[in-house]
Amino acid sequence: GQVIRLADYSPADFVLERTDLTFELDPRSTKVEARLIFHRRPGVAADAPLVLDGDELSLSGLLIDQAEAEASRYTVTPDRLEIRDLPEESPFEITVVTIIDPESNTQLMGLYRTNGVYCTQCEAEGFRRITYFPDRPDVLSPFTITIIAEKAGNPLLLSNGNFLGGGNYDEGRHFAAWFDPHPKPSYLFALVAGDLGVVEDTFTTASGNEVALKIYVEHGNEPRAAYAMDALKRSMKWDEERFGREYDLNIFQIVAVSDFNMGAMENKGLNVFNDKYVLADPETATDADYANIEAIIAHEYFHNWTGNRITCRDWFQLCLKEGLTVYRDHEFSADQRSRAVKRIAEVRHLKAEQFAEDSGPLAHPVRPETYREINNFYTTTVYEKGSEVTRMIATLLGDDGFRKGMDLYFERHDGEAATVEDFVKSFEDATGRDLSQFKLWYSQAGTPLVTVSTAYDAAARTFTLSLEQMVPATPGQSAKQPMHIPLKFALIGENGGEIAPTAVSGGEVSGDVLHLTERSQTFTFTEVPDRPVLSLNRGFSAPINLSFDQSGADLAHIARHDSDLFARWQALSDLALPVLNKAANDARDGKVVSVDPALVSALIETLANDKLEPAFRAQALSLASEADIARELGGNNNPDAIHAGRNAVLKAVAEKGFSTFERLYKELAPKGVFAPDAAGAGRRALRNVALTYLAHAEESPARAAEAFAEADNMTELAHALTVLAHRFPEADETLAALAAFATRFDTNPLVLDKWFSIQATIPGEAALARVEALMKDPRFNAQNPNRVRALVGTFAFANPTGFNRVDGAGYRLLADQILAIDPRNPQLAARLLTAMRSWRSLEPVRAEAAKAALGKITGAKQLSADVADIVERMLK
Ligand code: HT7
Ligand code: ZN
Repeated sequence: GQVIRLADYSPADFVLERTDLTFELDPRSTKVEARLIFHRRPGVAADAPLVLDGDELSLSGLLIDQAEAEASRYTVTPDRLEIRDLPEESPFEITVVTIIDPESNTQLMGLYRTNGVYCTQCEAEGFRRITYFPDRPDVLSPFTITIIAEKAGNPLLLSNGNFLGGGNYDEGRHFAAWFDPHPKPSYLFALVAGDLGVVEDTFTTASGNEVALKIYVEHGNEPRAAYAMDALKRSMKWDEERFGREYDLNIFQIVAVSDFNMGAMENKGLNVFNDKYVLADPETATDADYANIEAIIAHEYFHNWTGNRITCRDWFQLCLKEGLTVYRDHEFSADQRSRAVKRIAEVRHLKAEQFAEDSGPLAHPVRPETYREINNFYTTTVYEKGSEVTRMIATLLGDDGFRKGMDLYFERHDGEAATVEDFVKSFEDATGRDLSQFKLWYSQAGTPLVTVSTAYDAAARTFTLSLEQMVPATPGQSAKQPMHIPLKFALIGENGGEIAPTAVSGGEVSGDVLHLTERSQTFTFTEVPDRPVLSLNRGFSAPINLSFDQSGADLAHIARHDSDLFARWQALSDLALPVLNKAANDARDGKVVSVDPALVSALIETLANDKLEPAFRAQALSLASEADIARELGGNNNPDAIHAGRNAVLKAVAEKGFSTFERLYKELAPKGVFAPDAAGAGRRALRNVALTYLAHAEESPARAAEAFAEADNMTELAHALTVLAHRFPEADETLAALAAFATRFDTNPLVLDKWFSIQATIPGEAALARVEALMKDPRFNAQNPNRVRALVGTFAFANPTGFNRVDGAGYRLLADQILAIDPRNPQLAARLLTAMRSWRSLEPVRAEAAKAALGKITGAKQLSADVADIVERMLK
């Protein structure tokens, strides 16, 4: 594929006024007739041709103003239709007829079939697999859709917008028509047809409009859609209250399908979801599943304003809708659950995924400036770092300023395709704050490193804080400018209270936010009565790495006293990190691993503190993952040593805290009816953590086996199975539990995905053979993306010792899978490949083996643009 550049943007020559589509559905041969009304944009040359995008299409008819086009007036290939000698009269009408084959569409882009249901996925460039069209996000029009299909098997005929009507068409066929009055780009088009069950409800908007809500699932699964419906209604209400945004059609529909490349898609009025993010009940869904469903339902719904009503001018602006909408769904979840615990989980995820991406060969700015394959830019940088950039704007402007800026953005750009500049300008104009330096967050890749030193002068009663920022080089960007970094902070006194300094010099400090804008900057606080302990980057106000040689005593002070719970968690994890790093190095060097007793006591003190909510304590006791430790160590990583070192720390904490873990394990046993709420989830999370530690202190699987036998909800059942499989992989109890689980959930593929994932993450060399055997299991289905991600994806992304076998067999397995999947589903293949994005941080033997596997992929004859783009960047 060729390189597309942001700098080359120019608007389309032709304005699309209306789009009318008629589908005659047939599994192997669907006829699509597109009637498009265009006019020439003023100033465009009279002889400029109309160029439409296609992808693997064949044209079966072309009319210009309803007359068949002569062959001399157009040129057509599978990916392009150029029409010349256009009518001088403006507007004019182009009718394009194509015949497509949904059944053989295994890429899951465009119109495809999943379990007998017709379904579409058009973002980013799937619409051009349906018909020739100006398939770019800045070409918007109202759509009228007519769907004709056999009645048998297709009682439902759905599309975007409001239902116009339907009825019998001809012998055995019926039709339905839909109209979406809100101009939209083609990537938001959707069509679904088939036979599904439905859950219905209504929502009345703040202005009194009644909206019909429908969630479609496979027959029999209706009861499992109740939680999604509840989450949808809460999302609709929240967007009205928090952002003043109401829904704008008389119907909102969600369809759950089992073959889907990502989580879900925000098509206007007709969201399509991976069924994993709709279906839940206590028997089959974990608390994490419930939280994901709530977040993704909200995310797609919030796109109605941030993405649909205001869309993106071009795909470089993807963060405009994705970063902002992630920020909105994060805030929603924080309001529905515990804000601090939600923030801790977000930051853990950000560091594990985005910081990893940002420090490797796939690093790119939140708004990239070039791409070869847009599908590869639906990244954690665009989404999660994009959300953090939005959060920083809110931090800089305060809640009121942020809301004013959002209101102005909606007011100015409703119905338009906007840019990051438009977005930032709305905040500048609404508040008067200059965000020109801040905008570097969109263009500079890499995680800034801020180095901190402090000094207290008791005689002068001054506290000085020196900060220095450095943004590391990333692919294509060697020199960087200093960024505007908003750092929330507090000075904590000896008694644990906050010290309010009287004056500060050296830079802007507004309220609890310190603005680091220079490469290096020293802030001096005066009238500080005692030596304070600095709590910096509270709430993770900026997505940065801190290098701050803070003493263990100061960290323990923050962990004990900070009024910001997030900062307490951060301090504990800062206390643990050097211990985990040293443990890994000791294990690598064959030394006995020693564990700092101060860390052990701080953790157990937190564990035993019943004043702290259980969910927080669960987070505090969940040590950094092996991948986190590898990232902190920075290079020359040996996953076996990291695993051994981390386990030694777990064991030390487990032994010292045994009685507390046991007490909590007993006290937190479920009482009463299961509820998927935050409080219940918190108790289950802490109980699960206790079980993990107890298993590390004990040599018998009995306790975990009993937990497995007694569990009355999936959160505890799956965790007990994980503990059995990971800690006692060969025990009879484990084999029996694995077999019982598979039998019990034999007919539920989404639950079997957990069974695949748990086994794919059993640490150690033997994982490879297990994964290979599971790929041959009749319950596995290599054609289904969820199955592939659960088994192969989880092995590569989440089993550091098993995947990074020193003989390279893990990498070879992944390479072979990628080459097998690529011809069928390039998006899935390319995403799996990113599991190797940190290969250069491995010790030399493993790095060499990883490179050889990547070489095997580059050497393959026919690579998709998706995989070719990723593998080439990884090897550069
Ligand atoms: N906007 C969507 C992103 C998307 C996608 C979804 C499903 C399949 C392919 C896709 N390509 C891009 C999802 C979202 O962020 O809400
Ligand atoms: Zn999104």
